[in-house]
Amino acid sequence: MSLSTGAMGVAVSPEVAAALARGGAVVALESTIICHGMPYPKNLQTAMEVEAIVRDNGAVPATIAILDGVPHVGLNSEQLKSLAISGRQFQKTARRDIAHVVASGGNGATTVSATMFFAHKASAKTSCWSYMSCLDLVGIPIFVTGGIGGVHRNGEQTMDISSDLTELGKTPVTVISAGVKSILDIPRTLEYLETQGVTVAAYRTNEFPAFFTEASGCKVQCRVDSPEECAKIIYANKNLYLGSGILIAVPIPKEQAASGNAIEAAIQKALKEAEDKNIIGNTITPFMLDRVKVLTGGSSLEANIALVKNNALLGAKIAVALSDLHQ
Ligand code: PSU
Ligand code: MN
Repeated sequence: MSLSTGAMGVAVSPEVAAALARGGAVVALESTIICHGMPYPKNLQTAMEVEAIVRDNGAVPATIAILDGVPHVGLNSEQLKSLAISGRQFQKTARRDIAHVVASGGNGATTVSATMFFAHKASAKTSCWSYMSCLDLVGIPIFVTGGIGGVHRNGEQTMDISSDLTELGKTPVTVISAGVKSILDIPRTLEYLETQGVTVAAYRTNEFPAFFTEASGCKVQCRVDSPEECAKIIYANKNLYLGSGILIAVPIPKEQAASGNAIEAAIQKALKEAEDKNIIGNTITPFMLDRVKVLTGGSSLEANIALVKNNALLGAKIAVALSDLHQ
């Protein structure tokens, strides 16, 4: 069946649609990290390696982006390449931006909130959401990324709170990340997630990780130690129709962990620069990521790549364990 629904349709790649239809393991991946989080060609190399890790561990990768106004779930290698080369020409697309990017036929790099939305929608039992229109698709419950957005420092004044957190509150997708960066206010981010009813689990640790470093000083209530244990929580969340998302926070591998002090110094400097330049709104996160990368002499980029791959490995294993529970 062709994608005849125009701007209302979502193009699910044949490989992803087939995997969903047989209840196989699928892992959703975001595109803002490719277009706005890393420079070309490292972004393409990383995106391809992440997809390969997912495949090698028994799951099908589904990178999500909006191409010429059509949301795509699962990209082929040409699409992935053109996305990586285009970089910032793809509009950073959070939930609030989706309708506009689609209506104007634009290209959008989806953030965590928009990626969760499409990962979940690809599962809808409607006749117009995908090429596999007649099948009762079971959706993409697992989504791997590096770091999610959160409550910004001084967020109690600016009210700059990422829509990633509200999306987690209302969309039943499990996000695997290395926690949140300390460019954000981590304690308030966790408070906000609690308010939103989001299950936050830390993988093989009792502490919420801070992206570049293993620990943030914030304890979590839920510790998980295996992919199977994660899958059981996701399964329970689904069967109870809780409707909310789950955040599984995985510490960066020890060998790659950066010095907390060096990162904090870079963050303080970058925050000051952002204030001086009056950078606010959705440009603050890319600005901070870029400045921290430069100020740490590029070491933050290498750490970022390593942790995304580590998350992809665990995400694929959780997707397989979850698919086994459903069999
Ligand atoms: N944090 C990172 N890397 C990223 C992002 C956040 O360490 O690439 C991206 C993700 O796409 C996330 C988005 O969903 O930034 C959050 O942006 P904002 O803070 O504007 O909500
Ligand atoms: Mn924001």
